[in-house]
Amino acid sequence: MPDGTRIDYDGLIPNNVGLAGDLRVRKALETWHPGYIDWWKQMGPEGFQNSPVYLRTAVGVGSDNWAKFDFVRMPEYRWGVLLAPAVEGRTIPFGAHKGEPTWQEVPGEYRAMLRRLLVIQGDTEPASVEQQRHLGATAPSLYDLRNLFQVNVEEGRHLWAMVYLLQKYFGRDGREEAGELLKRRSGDRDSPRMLGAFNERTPDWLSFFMFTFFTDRDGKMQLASLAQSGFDPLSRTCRFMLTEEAHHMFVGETGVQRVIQRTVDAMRAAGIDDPYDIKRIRDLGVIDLPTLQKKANLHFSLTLDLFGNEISTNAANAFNAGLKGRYQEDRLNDDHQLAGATYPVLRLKDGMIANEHVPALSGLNMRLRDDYVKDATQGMTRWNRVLAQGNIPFRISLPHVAFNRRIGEFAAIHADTDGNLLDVAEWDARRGSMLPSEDDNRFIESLMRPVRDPGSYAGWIAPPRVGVDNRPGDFEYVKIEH
Ligand code: BYC
Repeated sequence: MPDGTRIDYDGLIPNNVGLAGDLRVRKALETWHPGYIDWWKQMGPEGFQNSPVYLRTAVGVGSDNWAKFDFVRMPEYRWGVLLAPAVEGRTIPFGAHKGEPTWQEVPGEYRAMLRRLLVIQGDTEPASVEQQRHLGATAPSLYDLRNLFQVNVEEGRHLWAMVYLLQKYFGRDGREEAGELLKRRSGDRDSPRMLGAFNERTPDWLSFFMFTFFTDRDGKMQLASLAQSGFDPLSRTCRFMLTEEAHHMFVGETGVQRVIQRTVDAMRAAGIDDPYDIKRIRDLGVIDLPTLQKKANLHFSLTLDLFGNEISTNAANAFNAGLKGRYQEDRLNDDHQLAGATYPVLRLKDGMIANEHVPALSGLNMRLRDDYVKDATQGMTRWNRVLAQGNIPFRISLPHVAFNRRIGEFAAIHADTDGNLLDVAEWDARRGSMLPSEDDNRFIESLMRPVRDPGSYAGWIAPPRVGVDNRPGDFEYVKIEH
């Protein structure tokens, strides 16, 4: 038996799940491996596949010293199957089976539901790599280029995590789903990725930072809910994925923060106090704050769609079944079954947006979304601190949840960023002041020029405070091979 903390690096697939002694699953994964590498080469980062990149690789699954840093060519990255250590005596924390021992095998009656959750989660991981594949060409520094690739290889590993669960616990169905995960393509008309936000473009680096801040944070919330699962292998898988995920949000949060810092510094140096003096600010070669706000509006609203409908029987069923819990379920103080409980959900009623108390089980998607909004708001206060310190009269804020939605009740209406309902003509007239316009996108694109000298940064973004793994400022994070 594997001891659960040591990673076996001897075989093709690093793992701490005892693959060496599990011939059936090892064979299934080794058969899937070439298709994965083909997908990576075809749909992973464009260019740079032969360049050594200073990447971290997991070498343990505990909370300390779990990763090592070294130069690796991306196709040679050791994508592995890693589960957090088992918690002895763990019981199902919520739902109808609360208090029973956790499952080590899939309970037959929940097979279809569990498979769907794994496939949806799995589908997002390669999708994000596909969305980001063109960004290497315009990276603002080698530091940022390396961070992009770190995020990409780890999303690849997260695909492995879900594929392992499918292959190990779902037999032939699982093998078929694993194959399909390599076939769908982000943005493809005939065979798109499953969730809307993962078919959008990530055309520039500001989008990348916003995506890792907003959309990876949905990943954190969904993984945290699945980490509570009564299906113990899923819980352990997601717990370890969350360790890696934290860095992705760091990349997003500090990325946007550095953009804001650079804009503030440039405005101060030029003696510009008015954040709406857009032409003069853009002439300095930095991104004006109203445009940055519009990008945040876009990425926040796209990400809210990932939480599903306001009222969801799928979510209620997954909770009752003990498969998907609430955020930090184990820290909550209630019956963990939500018998008779209600939850306030913003709904559309008689042409107005108002709170309605619904059965808490049906409102679970919104509860998770509310937790998400709190988490995102905290991250944003650090952006706003930069603005306060620079004495700039502007604050980044989150738009209303009814703004620019395609899933749920608000998909049927138009609302402004404060949640006021708009008719079509008003929406058309004001859209460009709330979402990036073509002109905004063209301006941002004009700034996207690669900077590849070690220690140098594009003029629209400030350098980071510290290097990766405490490396010095001029460290060559990617050794570009031509
Ligand atoms: N797009 O009952 P409802 C990440 C469908 S991100 C298209 O409200 P439910 C990452 C829904 O499938 C985290 N369709 O749905 C981040 C359902 O269809 P069926 C990804 C949608 O199930 C960055 C119907 O509408 N993980 O990891 O309660 C980089 C009724 O809806 C959408 C997960 O999401 C949509 N947005 O909620 C890399 C966790 N929304 O079944 C990675 C797993 C709903 O009736 N997924 N529909 O035909 C889930 O927990 C849930 O399925 C969802 C949806 C939260 C996604």
